[in-house]
Amino acid sequence: MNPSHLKVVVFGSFHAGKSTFIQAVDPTSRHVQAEGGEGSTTVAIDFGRGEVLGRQIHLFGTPGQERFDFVREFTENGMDAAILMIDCSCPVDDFTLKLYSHLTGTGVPVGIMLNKCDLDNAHNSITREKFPIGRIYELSSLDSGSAREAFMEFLKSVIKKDGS
Ligand SMILES: Nc1nc2c(ncn2[C@@H]2O[C@H](COP(=O)(O)OP(=O)(O)O)[C@@H](O)[C@H]2O)c(=O)[nH]1
Ligand SMILES: [Mg+2]
Repeated sequence: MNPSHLKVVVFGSFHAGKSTFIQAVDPTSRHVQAEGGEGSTTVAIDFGRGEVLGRQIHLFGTPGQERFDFVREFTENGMDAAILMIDCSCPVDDFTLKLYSHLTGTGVPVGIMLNKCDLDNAHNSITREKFPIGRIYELSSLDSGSAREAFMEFLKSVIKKDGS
């Protein structure tokens, strides 16, 4: 694990609430444009910071993840933990299941964030059953308190497991 900071990448389908989550965790987070590594292709990246148990956390999310495998490849390079953001107000889509299968195979801790729990049609219990591996958190990223709490709890589990 990186001694100076932990790299955490937020994955999830378009509209799941990745950017809102990063903004809630770090109100000073930035949305920046970056070269995508494929000629002139440009992708946007959300970048935020946090501190948990004295460790600096770098939090990345990118809209390009939904479309481009190459973006996923460079954002997940060297990551210490992954967050899978899921909109639990609608049925789980195939892309989310594909990400889940991929992420659980990487060996890094995966935090499953059931987002949009504030909505009346949120079906958290049904969604939970689809994700047997990884810690599950319920939150609403519109409520920065619940987003920060889920973030802190997940990162504490990652840091403690690492023993550092
Ligand atoms: N009701 C509700 N809406 C949310 C929540 N989180 C995000 N949204 C909304 O969902 C939409 C997509 O969010 P965004 O962060 O852009 O998703 P991204 O594509 O994954 O980055 C926006 O309109 C957000 O305001 C939530 O917890 N509850
Ligand atoms: Mg976004």
